[in-house]
Amino acid sequence: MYPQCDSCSPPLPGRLPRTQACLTAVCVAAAMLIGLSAGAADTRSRAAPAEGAARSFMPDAAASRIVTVASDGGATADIVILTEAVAVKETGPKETIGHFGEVYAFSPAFIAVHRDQPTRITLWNLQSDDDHDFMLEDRPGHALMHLRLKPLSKTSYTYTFHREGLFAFRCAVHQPEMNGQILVLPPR
Ligand SMILES: [Cu+2]
Repeated sequence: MYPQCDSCSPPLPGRLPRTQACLTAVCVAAAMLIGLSAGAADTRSRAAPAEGAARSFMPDAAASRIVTVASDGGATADIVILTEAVAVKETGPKETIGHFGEVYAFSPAFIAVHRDQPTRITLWNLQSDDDHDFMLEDRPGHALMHLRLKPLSKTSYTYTFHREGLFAFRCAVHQPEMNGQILVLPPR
């Protein structure tokens, strides 16, 4: 598909000079990345991003039929979710971190809300030097929204679920361990 240079495979007649071929391949790859980014901005409900990705988006029109997310107003229930450091470099244990890396968890990791009840969920990032995020899924690998949780911050929105059932939430930075579930119960 792309012009190849001599570093990619043995020389062949008619092959582009090495520098030109590499630059061409880089430009094509960059153009593809830019195109993908532009497309992603228009398609806010999509497959989960790769681990550690920092994209943020709110529910689009289709996702808003499942959950409405507002920055203010009308909440009649209130839930705080913390980012808990389970094993981190500052406090150890060193053997655990050596084996697992730094380990974080949402606390609580399981919450229940009622359908059609506006519920304020506030996420506290308790860490001063670690990013977390909040990716809400309606099915595995399909994110309805994705929030970045900056270090030492509180991120608060009012969520109104319109569909009952079990929803997963994850921190994409700390997979596979930093996950939770929201159970949406029938209306009160
Ligand atoms: Cu995290």
